[in-house]
Parts: sequence; structure tokens; C-alpha cells
Amino acid sequence: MKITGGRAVVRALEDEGVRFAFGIPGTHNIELYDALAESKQVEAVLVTDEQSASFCADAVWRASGQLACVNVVPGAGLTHAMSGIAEAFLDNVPMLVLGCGIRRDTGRAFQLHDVDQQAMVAPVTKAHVLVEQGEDLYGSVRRACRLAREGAPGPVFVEVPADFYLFRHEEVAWTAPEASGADVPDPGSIARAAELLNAADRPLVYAGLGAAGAAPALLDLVEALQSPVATTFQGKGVVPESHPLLLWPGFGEAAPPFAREIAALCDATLAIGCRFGEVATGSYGVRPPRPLIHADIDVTVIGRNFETDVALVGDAAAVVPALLAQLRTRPADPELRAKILEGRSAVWRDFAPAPGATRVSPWRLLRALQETFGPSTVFTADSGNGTFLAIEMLRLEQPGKFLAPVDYSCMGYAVPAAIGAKLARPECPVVALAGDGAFLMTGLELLTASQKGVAVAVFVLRDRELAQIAQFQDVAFHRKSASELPDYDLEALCRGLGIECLRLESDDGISKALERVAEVTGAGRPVVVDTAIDYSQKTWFTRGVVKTTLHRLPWPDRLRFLARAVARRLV
Ligand SMILES: Cc1ncc(C[n+]2csc(CCOP(=O)(O)OP(=O)(O)O)c2C)c(N)n1
Ligand SMILES: [Mg+2]
Repeated sequence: MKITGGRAVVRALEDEGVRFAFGIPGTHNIELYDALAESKQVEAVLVTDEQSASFCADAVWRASGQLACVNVVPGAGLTHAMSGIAEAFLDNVPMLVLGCGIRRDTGRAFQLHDVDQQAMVAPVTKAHVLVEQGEDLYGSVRRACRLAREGAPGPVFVEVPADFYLFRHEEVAWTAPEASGADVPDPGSIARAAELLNAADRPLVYAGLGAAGAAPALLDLVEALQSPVATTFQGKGVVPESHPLLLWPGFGEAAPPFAREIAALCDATLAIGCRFGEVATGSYGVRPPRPLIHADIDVTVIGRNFETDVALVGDAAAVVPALLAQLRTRPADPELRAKILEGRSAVWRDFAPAPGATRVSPWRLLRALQETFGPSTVFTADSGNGTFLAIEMLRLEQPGKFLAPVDYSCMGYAVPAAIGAKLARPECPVVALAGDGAFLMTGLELLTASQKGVAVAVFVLRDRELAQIAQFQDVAFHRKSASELPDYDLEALCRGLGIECLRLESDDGISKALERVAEVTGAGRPVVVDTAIDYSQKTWFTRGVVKTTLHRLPWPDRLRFLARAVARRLV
């Protein structure tokens, strides 16, 4: 039997359990959109900009573990979507990018939108394919979905020539290959790793998002080792942040002193599902205590940034139980627990705003948000100071609750990511923390939330600066350059989008504002809060990165930097 190309693709999406296809149609794929309109399972979500489409799809996976699709027209649609594709690529987020290509049956050159898309996506996707014949459509899409999820996950691009959508093709039988089980590590390496961990007095565990699939077993492992635990930024919540052995998201120069000191006392490191990237390590300002045992599904990350003593190549879901079975169980160390508890409480006390502060304290706001909306809340963040405040001040009990652009760190993530997360997990409250600069990039996507009734709460952190950069400039140069933002009327913008906008000027207004946020979102409407945020306190991250970067400079440049900073302050 013959079916249209559009129908073949939609069937493949349905059979892979895809629920959302974010994008904007064009002449090349209107046939696909027509087939999507018939689907009871896959919803075509119209966005205002394809950049949002890829951020939405990314967040669907991060919040729910479900694969989502980005639907783009050739060239122009793809280039707009590239930011979110690259974000997914560097953060190991699976995504199906369903592109379309020019017609190949006409033999004509200079077609609309025609650029070499395969070359464009090559550096930002896990794989990219050009479908060669209509009969392959179904199988190509299914294989791409599987590849995106398998092993180290990532975005996969499938280019469908427009003529394949126009015409009908023979339906070809296709059977999904058996799902491969978790990648199992080599038993010799497991035994060696267990030996080193058993011999250590106090191992440190460092866990990233790659360990999320092994979260319950990881907790057992931490209890068996009685080891302090640090996480990456993406890994926030992989070990519940209320756990008495949880140190901090990080353990190097960008972590508070208590976490650094405890980590430095350790005499072995077990790193799981992480890769010691620049952002999470505060610009490589960590020294993992040796021996370093590094477990990851992706062999290329092991030993790449820090010398590794034992490599465990495999899925955390297989590595952690295998290792746990060979570890000696240790008694709890009340002294260590007391030290961690005291360290965490001291940091907590420091976060409290100084008396007389007039603007909104990030710590008070985040505390109130967590208390009001509870542990199921999904937070989305952007690239900016607010992200690091959230990393340091939120306490999360599970993974999938903090969605942030980390390694690619692309501004504009928070608003569309919140929309994607809320569509995927409508039962969870979703709060976006968007910088006032980042909001200018994708804030118009709130039109989609308004039109579809996606009840996200967006806090726009108004400081009228590109603070994360302005702070670095201020420290290093004692002046800010091109990092002060022009003011804009957020309320008027929201009015234009059909969205209620609240103003939050000081801590006194927090509880009333959150009450209204709960009312509006409870009624199925999105809401924006224009938040006069207080950024006077620098994050541990910013302080740590400045220190690490300065110390890494050769002496002559270090002196030049210091002299310039001091001279400018004096003049
Ligand atoms: C697309 C993009 N452009 C530029 C940057 C560099 N950058 C990183 S953080 C930042 C400041 C963001 O400002 P804002 O959104 O106002 O957040 P704030 O730091 O003020 O909270 C900039 C410009 C980036 N990460 N992404
Ligand atoms: Mg700002």
C-alpha cells in the first residue's frame, strides 16, 4: 500500500512516542503539517521563532525524559533553530530535528532556502542524515529517534527532501531492533575501582546528570561509602540536596570554603556521568583528589580534562550497582556530617540579605518559590547571574527540576524551556528565571504560552544590566562596557501578548506576588513578574572564576591586570 511522505513521518513519530513537534511550517513541509493535523498523538506546536522550538524540545526531554521533535524549513528555519540544537548537543540532550530539503526531482538550482544543511549541522549534532528515497522515510525517522536517545544522547538531524512529502511511497515493513541493554563496564575495571575506593579513607563522589538514571542506586553507593557528594550544575538533584552528605554543586574554587575544605580532605574521587566541563568546574578550578575513578557512557570524556586512574566506560545504571556490590560498607561519620551541616548553614546565613537592602533578595525569593510551589516545581534558568544564584540557592530533591543552558550557555533559554517543560509536565508548577537581557531574545514566545494557555510563571530579573558580564568587567576593569541595558516597559510588552504582569519591588511584596502567581497559573494562564532583583552579592561561582582565571595567568599578565584594576579604582 502507498502512503504519503507526511503520513510515513508522522507514523514514525507516533511509534517512537513523540508528543510534540515544535516549529513553523513553510512551503517545503506543509504536507507534513497536514499529516500532523490528523495525528491524535503528535501535536504541532507553532512557535514565534525556531530558536524557541529547539529550546522547547530540549526542555521536554530534560523535564520528562520524552523525546521531542523540532520541525524546520530548510536554511532559514534551521539556522534559527541552531542555538537550541547546539545547546542540546553540548548538554547531551536527545532531540529529533526534522529538517526538510530542497526538491531533488526537478534538477533545478537556486531553489528557495537552499544551503548545505548537512554541513551546517555536522558540528552540532550527534548524527545527520539525508533521506535518499521515500520508502526510507519511516525507518530513517525511527532510527534517528533511537540514535538520539542511545548511549551519550544528543540531537539527530534528518533532512527530508520536499518532494518526498509531496508524493506517495510504498509502505515498507520495518522492525525496530531490540533495545540494547545498559552499557556494562568491564568487570576488571570495576574490581580495580572498588579496590581503590575500599582502600581510601574518605572518597569524594562527584555526580553529573549522566548519573540521573541511577539515582536510587547512587544514593545507596554514597551511603555505603559515607562519602561527601558534589554535583555538577546539570546534576543538581541527582542526589537529594537535603541529604546530610551533600556538599555543593561543585567542589573547587567556585564552591564555598567548607565544601572546598572537605573535598580537599578526601583521598579518592569517584566521578559519575560528568565530564569536568569549564562551566561546572568554575573554569577548571577543581582538583579531584587522586586516585580519580571516572565513569561515563562516553569514552571520549574520560581523562580528557583530568588525569584518570581508572576508567569505567558504561551506563551509570550498570556501573553504580556493579560497583556497589563490591564496596565495603562504612559506619556513618557523625563528625563529617556535622561539619557539612554547619558549613551549609553558614552559607545559608550569608545568603540572607543585608539589613536595609531595598530590592528583592534572590535568596528570599527562591526560598519563597520553593515553599509556595513545592518539590515538584521545575525551574528553568538562562545564561546569566540568575542561573548561578539558582544553582547555589535552590535545594532540589530530584533530577529534572533544574533546566539550564550550561555548556553552550545560550541566552534566551528560560522562557521557551519553561513552555516545553510545562507542556510535557502539566502537573508540575513551572517557574522561569529569565535575565532582563535574555528575556529580550525569546520573551515574545510568551505569545505561544498565552495563546495555548501554558501556565508558566516567568520572573524577569530586572537589573538593567547584562550582569554576569558586567560583574566580570567591573572586577577586572572597574568599568562596564556595552553591558548596561536600555530600560523597557515589560508591563506594556506583556499587555501586548495578553499576559498579566505583576511588579515585585522588594521583599515585602514577595508573598502577595506569589499568591497572585498561584492564582493566575492555577487558572491555566501564564504570568510574568517584573522583579527588581538585588544583585549586590556576588555568587560563589563568579568569585571563584575570577580567582581561578587570575591565578592561571602568567605573572607579568597577572600583575598587569591587578595594576590596571587598582589604578582605575584609585583614579
Ligand atoms: C546568545 C548569547 N549571547 C551572549 C552571551 C554572553 N553572556 C553570558 S551571561 C550574559 C548576561 C546576561 O544578562 P541578563 O540576561 O540580563 O542576565 P543577568 O546576568 O543580568 O542576570 C551574557 C551577555 C551568551 N551567553 N549567550
Ligand atoms: Mg540583567
